[in-house]
Amino acid sequence: MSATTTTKLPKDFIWGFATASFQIEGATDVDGRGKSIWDDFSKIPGKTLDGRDGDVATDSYNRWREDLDLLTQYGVKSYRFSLSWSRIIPLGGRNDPVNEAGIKFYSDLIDALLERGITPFVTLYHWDLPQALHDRYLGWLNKEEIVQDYVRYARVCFERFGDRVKHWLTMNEPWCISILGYGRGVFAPGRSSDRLRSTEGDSSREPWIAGHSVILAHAYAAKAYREEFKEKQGGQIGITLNGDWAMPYDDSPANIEAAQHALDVAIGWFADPIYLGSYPAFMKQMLGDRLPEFTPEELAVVKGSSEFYGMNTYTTNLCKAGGDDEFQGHVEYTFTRPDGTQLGEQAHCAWLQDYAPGFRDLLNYLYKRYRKPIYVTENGFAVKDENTMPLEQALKDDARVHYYAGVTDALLNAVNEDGVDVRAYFGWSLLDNFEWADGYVTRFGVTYVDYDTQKRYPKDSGKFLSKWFKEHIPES
Ligand code: NCW
Repeated sequence: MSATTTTKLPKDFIWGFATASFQIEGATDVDGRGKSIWDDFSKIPGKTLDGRDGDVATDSYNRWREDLDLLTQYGVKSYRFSLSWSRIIPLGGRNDPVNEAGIKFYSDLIDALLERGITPFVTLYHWDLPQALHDRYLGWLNKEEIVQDYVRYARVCFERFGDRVKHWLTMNEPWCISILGYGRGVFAPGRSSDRLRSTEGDSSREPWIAGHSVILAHAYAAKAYREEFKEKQGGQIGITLNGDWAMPYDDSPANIEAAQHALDVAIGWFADPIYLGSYPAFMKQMLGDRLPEFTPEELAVVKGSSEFYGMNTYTTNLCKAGGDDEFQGHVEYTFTRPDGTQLGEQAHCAWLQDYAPGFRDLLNYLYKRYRKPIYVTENGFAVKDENTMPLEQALKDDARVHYYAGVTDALLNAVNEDGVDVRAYFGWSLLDNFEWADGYVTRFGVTYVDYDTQKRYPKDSGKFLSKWFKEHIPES
């Protein structure tokens, strides 16, 4: 850890924690909420690791004041959370009624945050599509319908919350929406041509169609915001993409190229059209006519549609050319270096190891390529076996503290030494919560949740981040 304590972040640097509606709220059938695609999907045997669903989650629909107490206790400046589309428009569509109880829930939450001096960062879509839209026209697979329905939903949110919300994120992690939901079939709606996962879908085409719709829905919602709300409300709008750093396995030209291909599919698929105006050449070459095309009018709306770069990142993958996995750009990922050593500490989930230098490299890559201010909207670690350890041990989450110590140091260096314009950092997550296909087995929280009692217990990592940001953001 090389940073000295005199090195600081800018005084208006924003930090906080992030959550998502379906992962924390529970209360899936109260106050007029419609079903989301995760409601039933999480109940299908085999879809979650522990066979548990999201009906209760961390019960934050009822306990949100307690969650805000935690935020205050950690001293955050901001809280990133998502709105449940099906609480706001239970049937989802552009002609369907708005549910005032859903509006009131989020309105009260926003007011309470502001009263505490905490700035809301609001994600409009974090994977919980209204079930009715899937039933009507297959959701993200139907570009014409979904774009109009999403834009209407976004407009309702701008109208009802935009007087108080100044930071909007249209979508969370389009790669996950498209690939995990319509390619691998491991996330709702579970479409994949792989018969082991689902008997529906065409994974050679559907993920790319879904991704295309997500980009357009984002872009047209951002257009509506800019044309109808921005001037009066004075906020910002952008998108959040997932993407881990890709490092060549060794210095062979094939593996150096493979690392770029991995970035092209994981990040460039969305970031290139949005910030640069076209899909990556490699994706066009890999997919041919299976990659949808934008019309010139659409492209004019897509290009420049995000005012900042929302970055969710967790790890670094060593990349080797080869394999037939298009979802990773025909690249094989490993954490084992050529000399047999591991890149870093293994997390509970297979896809994550602790490797902080990659965080700094990724910030530099994104800033150089896309030239936008960066908001780190998610970053975090799931400690191995935390779900089965005694509470006292789980609260001393040294591996997560190590992870956060590494990335905060990398953040400081990226800002101060490399000149990357990073403006915000959100740890994932405020609480342990419903970790999608992992059920409640994988815990990402800086706060432990005892799912029998719903009691919350701050972990050492939460205290670490709280102290670190206090020390590194000058008081204004
Ligand atoms: S699952 C996932 N996550 C976690 C989730 O809790 C959150 O809602 C998401 O925004 C933590 O952050 C995101 N990301 C999926 C990464 C999947 C990587 C799969 C790679 C397979 C090779």
